[in-house]
Amino acid sequence: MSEQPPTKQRKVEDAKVSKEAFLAVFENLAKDVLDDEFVKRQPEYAQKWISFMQSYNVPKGKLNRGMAVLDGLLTIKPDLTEAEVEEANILGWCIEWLQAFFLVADDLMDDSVTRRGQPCWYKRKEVGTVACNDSIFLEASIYRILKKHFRTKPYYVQLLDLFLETTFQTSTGQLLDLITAPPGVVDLSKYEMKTYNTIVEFKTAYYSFYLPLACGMVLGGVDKEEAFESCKEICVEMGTYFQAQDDYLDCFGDPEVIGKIGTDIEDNKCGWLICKGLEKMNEAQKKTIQENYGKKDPSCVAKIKAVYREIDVEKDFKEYENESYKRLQELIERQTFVPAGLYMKLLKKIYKRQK
Ligand code: DMA
Ligand code: MG
Ligand code: MG
Ligand code: MG
Repeated sequence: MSEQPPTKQRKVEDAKVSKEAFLAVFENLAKDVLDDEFVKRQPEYAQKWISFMQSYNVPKGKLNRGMAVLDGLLTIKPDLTEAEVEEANILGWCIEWLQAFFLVADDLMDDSVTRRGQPCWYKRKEVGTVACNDSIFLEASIYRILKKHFRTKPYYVQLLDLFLETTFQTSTGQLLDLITAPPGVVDLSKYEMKTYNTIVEFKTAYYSFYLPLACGMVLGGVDKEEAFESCKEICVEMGTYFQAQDDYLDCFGDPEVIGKIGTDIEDNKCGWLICKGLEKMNEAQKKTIQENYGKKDPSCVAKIKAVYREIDVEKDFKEYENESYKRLQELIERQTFVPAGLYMKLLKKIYKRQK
């Protein structure tokens, strides 16, 4: 029989690799929300709505962001108590709640059809625009959970500020994403990498990368301002790469695998493919884009994709992917504030992802 590691160590190791352990924490937090004193005073049908709505929208993603808090914390502090593991996972779930709140609204605004292999929440016939309030409810739930579990901690205010600032940043990114692509107005001069980089820094990087790693750093006792600044710089780079992948998969990914049907072309989005593609299109190809981009008609969408294939923008994406990885590796190796593993674990998870 092989030798067993000491109990405490072993438990943490298990927690680290286990999506099941992480999901078990969701069940407790979902119950916390339902046990909230104000929720308890609602009629039973409202409580049922909340229960179904949060299990429909919060736990069904890849959980990369949520699980990154514990994963990250372990690189800073490998020897954790069970209470510390629990705290990391609770913060991880708060990030999944935050993501759910953004996605419920994002799907409504992007006119999307499916998400995580199921109909978008707003698409359900009993839901519709109630989804606006459900999104607000999901956001507000974050602060009930944080209050219940962290109100006595010395870093409570720091956590609140982190979640609030991240939400503010993300909402500016979403704003720019939406108003750069007004329905029915195709202005090719708007699709520039510079604008694109601002959109994705704000709409994706802070909440998807900086927030989970910063949560891990707070729990790990990192207190140098420069460490957080350096983390932000690396996360903006990683988040930009991640959103470029999202844009690539929106067009070329398999909806069965990514769990969602792409809408970027129909929505007139200032995405990676259009920005990169326009840099190398000839006048005839630009004309095709001008006439067919931002339209719901599947034959128009097919014409856009045909141009993307003609110019082989996929090849540019693959090159960008390799360059990004190299640049990130360099940035990560250059910093000395935290172990490189904090970033590398996450980078390895997303590099060349298919979903
Ligand atoms: C998503 O951008 C950003 C947020 C803040 C949800 P997106 O619309 O490209 O995401 P998706 O492709 O998942 O709808
Ligand atoms: Mg969307
Ligand atoms: Mg969107
Ligand atoms: Mg997308």
